[in-house]
Amino acid sequence: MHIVSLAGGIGGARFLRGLRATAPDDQITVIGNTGDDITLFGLRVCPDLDTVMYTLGGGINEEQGWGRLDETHVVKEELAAYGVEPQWFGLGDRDFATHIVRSQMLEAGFPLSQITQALCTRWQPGVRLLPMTDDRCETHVVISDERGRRAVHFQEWWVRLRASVPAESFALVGVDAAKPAPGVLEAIAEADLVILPPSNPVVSIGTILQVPGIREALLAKTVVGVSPIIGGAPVRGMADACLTAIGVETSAQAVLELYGADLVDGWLVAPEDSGVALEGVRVAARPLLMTDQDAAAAIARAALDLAQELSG
Ligand code: FO1
Repeated sequence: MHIVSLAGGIGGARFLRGLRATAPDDQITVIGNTGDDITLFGLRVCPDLDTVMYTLGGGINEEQGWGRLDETHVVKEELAAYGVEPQWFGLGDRDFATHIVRSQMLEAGFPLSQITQALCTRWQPGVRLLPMTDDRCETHVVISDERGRRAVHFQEWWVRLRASVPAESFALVGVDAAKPAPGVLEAIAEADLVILPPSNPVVSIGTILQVPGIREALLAKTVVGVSPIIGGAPVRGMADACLTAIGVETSAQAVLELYGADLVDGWLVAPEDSGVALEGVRVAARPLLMTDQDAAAAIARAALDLAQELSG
């Protein structure tokens, strides 16, 4: 079977590890969020693509959920010794190699999709990892603080500010001119089913859905989503800060309505949210805490079962 899954960062990567475990013989194509991408010290960093690649390739720092295992930070310390900014983004020595390879391939004219494929040759994630687009489009956040109203890069809001300053709005800079990366629309067209993992519904899943053509292509498919909200609270990350910023309540019901019944055919919620309902959507309830890899596999299996019930 051919499964397509959209994915953001840490939660999405852990879910995908479970999906791969529960569907080892199926072909999985991951469409990764690139709205979090940032250029630092002249290097292009793709946090969500790297988190999926490292998590499924066995190189992830498991506790952090991002960055490499057995990491050191000598280069970061040396950059700080030169007073080079930013110092709030923790790039490790091993991780730098990924960004150097990616940046020199970008410089040589390779598209991000081919670069990602090349990096995955080393990591063998066991899924096909595609960026949502090869075009540059970054999530910026409008905030107001002592320096007035301004837009900051998502990573500055997420990492330096820890989302402590309310986001007034999000802007996906460049999205209007962005095209789905090669293979993205083909993978969706060929998919037997599509999964929306419990990634951030605004700045991860929502970002991918904004790339012109992707949401439209998904409307024709059986799509099952896994709620990123359990009992009114996000499982991890700061989905609540993002949902509030766009005027959406932090609930499994509100996220389902945000995605829309035209897009989502099945919605997996936690038992405490079993009251969730939306015309045209089949809702199923089961524990959704990805406490370990077995739990993630069980949740992924429940999502696949729901999708297969729906596709008949
Ligand atoms: N998250 C942090 O909270 N602090 C960091 O210093 C940090 C560095 C970092 C470096 C590389 C990378 O791939 C991810 C990194 N992240 C860090 C996580 C990142 O901000 C988020 O994972 C995504 O952008 C949102 O899912």
